Amino acid sequence: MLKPKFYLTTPIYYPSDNLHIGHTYTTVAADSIKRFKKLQGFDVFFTTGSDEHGQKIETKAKEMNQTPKEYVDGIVANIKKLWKMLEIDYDAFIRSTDEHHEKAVQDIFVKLYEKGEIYKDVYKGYYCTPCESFWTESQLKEDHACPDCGRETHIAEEEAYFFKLSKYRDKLLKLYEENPGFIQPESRKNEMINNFLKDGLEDLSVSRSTFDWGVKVPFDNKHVVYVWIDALSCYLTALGYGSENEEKFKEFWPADVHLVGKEIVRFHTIIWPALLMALDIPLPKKVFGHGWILFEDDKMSKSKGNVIYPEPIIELYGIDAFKYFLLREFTFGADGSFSREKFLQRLNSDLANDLGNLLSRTVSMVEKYNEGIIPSPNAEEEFDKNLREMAVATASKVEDHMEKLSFSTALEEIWKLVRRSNKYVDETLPWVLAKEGNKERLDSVLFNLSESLRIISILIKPFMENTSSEILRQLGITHESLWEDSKKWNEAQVSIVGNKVNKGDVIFPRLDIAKELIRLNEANQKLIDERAGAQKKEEKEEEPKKEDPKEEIEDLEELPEISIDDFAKVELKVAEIIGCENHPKADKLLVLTLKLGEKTRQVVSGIKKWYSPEDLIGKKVVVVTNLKPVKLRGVESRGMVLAAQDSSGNLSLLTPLGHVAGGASIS
Ligand code: ME8
Repeated sequence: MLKPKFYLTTPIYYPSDNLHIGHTYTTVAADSIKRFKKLQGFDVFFTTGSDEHGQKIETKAKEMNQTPKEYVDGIVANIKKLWKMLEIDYDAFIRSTDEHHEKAVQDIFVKLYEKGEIYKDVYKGYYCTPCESFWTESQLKEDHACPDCGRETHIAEEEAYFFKLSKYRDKLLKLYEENPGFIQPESRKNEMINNFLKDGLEDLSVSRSTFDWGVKVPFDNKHVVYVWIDALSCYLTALGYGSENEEKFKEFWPADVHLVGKEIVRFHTIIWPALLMALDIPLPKKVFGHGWILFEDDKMSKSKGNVIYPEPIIELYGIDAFKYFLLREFTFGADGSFSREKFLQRLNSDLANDLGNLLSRTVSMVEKYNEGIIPSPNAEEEFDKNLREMAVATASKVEDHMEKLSFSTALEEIWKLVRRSNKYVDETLPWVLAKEGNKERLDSVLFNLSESLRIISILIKPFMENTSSEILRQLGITHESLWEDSKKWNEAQVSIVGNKVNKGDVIFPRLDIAKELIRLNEANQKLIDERAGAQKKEEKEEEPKKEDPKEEIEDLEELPEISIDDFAKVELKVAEIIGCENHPKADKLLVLTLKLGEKTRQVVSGIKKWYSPEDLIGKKVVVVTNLKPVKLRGVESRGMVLAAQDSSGNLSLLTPLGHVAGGASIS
């Protein structure tokens, strides 16, 4: 039977610099859609690539004393290395410098010119050099700033070719109206209508004569084709459009979805469909404009020194943890704030505690109580029914969320099942059943846990392929699983009864967050230095610059809502400070001895800038007592004292208002 086709794309990234976690986000999302659709039985084609022309690249190459092609070759090699490292399953990597692409762009330009869709004129307007865009006065922000990047524009005049974009205004409005799913999320559609279409559209200048690095207009060599026409056409040429072999184009066009960041929705939902209409090429079905990953609420940029590269995270914690975090933590349509602390917390809670724990305890119990063989279940009881019903219903919920590209809720749905399965262990107490010799019931429990894990392993496959395979391996499953198999429970074709389990290493070891923050910061900094070259390295040698991990621990922003049960996991107590000394090796730290009832404990705290030991002895403070012990510069710390931080970063310790003895609980 012929498989249904699915074509998806990421933006064709600018190789003006190495890619960071933001670019990775779009690509990881696209990769998971590809894997999901493939698992569902679609024939999928996934395009990514690099947008290599334009003034920005030309200037950058000059700075580096290289030709533009030499410069982009280096960056493109790094991009490809990154996608390989992340096991991104793309089908085409289109470079806008590929010969067949350049030729197709020229053909497109000629075709539009011959059809009268492009004409020559003189252009005068406000030009933003970094964005390579002309703007009308009404589109500019205050002080004539560029509406896209906020930087200053200047008046420029040039002879140029124009595309008759204005005549497509009504057609575009009609397109949006008749295809409500064309621009997603909905809010971006309103933005396009209100900001760009409502007051009419102007014709678009589609050639440049102020620089050289681009596709030459074939009948007028002084001009190069506007970089956006060049870049957008990559979605067609990646499928062989305009080449001798257009087979893939015929099979896969129109695109089912273009994934793009919110700042380039305009190019994809106004210029791109108008251009395709002019060329009589069918329109893509959907453009999804996702939000930005910010670093502490700020856009990442090299000049601000807040760029997060993915490579160190992947090297230290693996592909699956990184992909899971990107897709689970951020709501795809909205902006989100990245922090390493959030990443490590999710790794510990969702991956080590929830999923890793479920796998290791299940396989261990099958080994211990049934000689490593998955038993067959007996009569179903209430808890079993509850687990089974939830397990077989999860796949269709995930499908609904994936249809809306809502990765985070899809994963949350799967994790509800993971947590439900862990709860099932607490409800059924297999070790008690073993002690009582209740083999019949124990067999059911072991089977149900293994079966639930089989289903989970299929559900996570689009997002975490390696973890999925490892779970299947540990459950002794050798046949290939299909998506539909996640809707079946104890059916003959997917039976795991009698399988021999293979216990493996812990899939996600629990991490010491404070320690890992230091490792991660160092690894990111090392890469930044390597990429910045020798000059930066010298600076680093003068004064090693590390972020204080504690500062990042306390700088949590936009945390998810938690339930009262989550809050109850944190044990807070009042403690009396009965001893306090300077840390022997660190300038910022104090070592406190705290009295909690009859017991004492040692806590290291970064408050030395604000308190000296004599200020503190005899004071009552609030302490988190069930934090995993850590060593801070060689001194053990068992807990954390709480402090408030003002807008200048000054800390003030929290203390109870009334007389409360050390050791009193806080709730
Ligand atoms: O715009 N958060 O290329 P580009 C989330 N060449 N996503 C981010 C991000 C962040 N902080 N930073 C970048 C171009 N992205 C053009 C595209 S397409 C025909 C031409 C992602 O290298 C996001 O998908 O500037 C954004 O749209 C894209 O990278 C911009 O990549």
